[in-house]
Amino acid sequence: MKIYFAGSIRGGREDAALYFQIIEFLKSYGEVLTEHVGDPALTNVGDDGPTDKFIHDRDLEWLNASDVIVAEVTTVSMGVGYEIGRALATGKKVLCLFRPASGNNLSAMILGCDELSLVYYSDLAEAKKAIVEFLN
Ligand code: 6IA
Repeated sequence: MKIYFAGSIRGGREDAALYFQIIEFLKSYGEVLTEHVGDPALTNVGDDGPTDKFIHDRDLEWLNASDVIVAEVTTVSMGVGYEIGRALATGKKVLCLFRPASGNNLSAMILGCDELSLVYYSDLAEAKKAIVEFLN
């Protein structure tokens, strides 16, 4: 199984350590195409990597090649929202994980969407449980 994990990069890296842990867990279920999202060295400001067009086109290829999408949506990210929309448009299964304790507001475009699975969680153990239920 190919898994696309989506998490904030330029939206803010506050949850990068959590992304890393979720990705490590996902790796026991399949190939995670977007391991870099959990890379602690990836900041929200660097511009010494590939061009934005390269990133966009490569990520969309991975998105299209993936079987399922797991998105951590607590930190608001334009890119993650875009990826969720593109994935749903091609009929992919999408799990969104959100931590209400963050105090962040979740967009109506996620809250009001019937086509995705949205799970509220508070810690890694609950995130893992949601992932297992989603993948089964
Ligand atoms: O709008 P955001 O940057 O928060 O969007 C994050 C989402 O878009 C992630 O789920 C990624 O799949 C994708 N994405 C955005 N930027 C990148 C990136 N490099 N590399 C890979 N995927 C990305 C950004 C370069 C960095 C030096 C800022």
